[in-house]
Amino acid sequence: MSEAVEKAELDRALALDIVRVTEATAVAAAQWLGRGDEASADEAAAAAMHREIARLPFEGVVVVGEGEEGDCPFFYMGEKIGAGSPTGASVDLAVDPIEGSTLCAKALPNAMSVLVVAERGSLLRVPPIYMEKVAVGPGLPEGVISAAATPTDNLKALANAKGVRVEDLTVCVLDRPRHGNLIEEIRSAGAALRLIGDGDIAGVIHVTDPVQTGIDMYLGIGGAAEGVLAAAALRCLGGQMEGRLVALNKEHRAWAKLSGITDLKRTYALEDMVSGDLSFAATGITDGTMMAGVHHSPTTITTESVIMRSSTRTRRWIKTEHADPTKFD
Ligand code: VTB
Repeated sequence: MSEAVEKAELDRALALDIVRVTEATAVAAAQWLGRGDEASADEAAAAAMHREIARLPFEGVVVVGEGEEGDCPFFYMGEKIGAGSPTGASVDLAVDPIEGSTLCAKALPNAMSVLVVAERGSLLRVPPIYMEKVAVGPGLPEGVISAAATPTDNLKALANAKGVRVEDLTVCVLDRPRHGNLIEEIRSAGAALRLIGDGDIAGVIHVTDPVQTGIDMYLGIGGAAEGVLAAAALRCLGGQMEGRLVALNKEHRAWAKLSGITDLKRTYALEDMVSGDLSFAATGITDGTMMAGVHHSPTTITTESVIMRSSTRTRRWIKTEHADPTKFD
């Protein structure tokens, strides 16, 4: 078998392995559902994800993780995890054991566990700071939105490209005090707003199917890690996104420096954030727009996941019944 064929085969087989990881993570997180204890939920989910990734046949390098070495028990940047492979396959890992810890702690919709496995060197390494994001779905002229443009101009450009009025558009934004001016500007421009409490990966993904979700554009400042993970989803689903890293305080600036980021004004196009082949897996922790959460019956636990591959643009939904919640085989 040629090296390229071998790699493609490995990627295909891995897709299911990756889902097993997010399934186990979601089930671990769900034990803390609605308990108001984000830290314990995070820890249980990260431990489960770490344990399951350690079994996979590659050498994974954490590129988007939870912090620097010594600062977090799992998934420090640069950490190597995986069982290794005879072919020496090495991959980039971007992890978010619980996207929306608060949602999980409060048992609110749209919490999920997310894992991206990508070609080595193809994911932007981001520190745990923020990112200003703008995203729209597929089928629009290239460059219709820009992180450098004002929200009003982005909305006008999108309305123009879609042949509708700005008033017909809905923008998804994280409901945060820092977005006061942004929210005011979007309202003055005439667009509607969907304000979400957490979960901006799902927020960005929503723009890829405006008919179903009712969301035409994602705007605002959320986690930088979530930015790269959302970009990975858009690489599989189509759509456009740009991001700019944002350091809100001294600590963030120190993080940025430590990660070798010298230009905080730089705009990252989607291709700068994710440049190679990747698989994106997510399993619902709580019920959400994309999939159901973890559900318990007296004898089984049911999970719902999505796995997407950028090379083929396939999107699979996998519903799994786990007879033994301690085994994810
Ligand atoms: C967002 C949201 C995440 O962090 O990225 C947000 O999508 C940004 O941070 O689910 P703040 O909460 O500080 O605004 C999360 O809420 C995850 O922590």
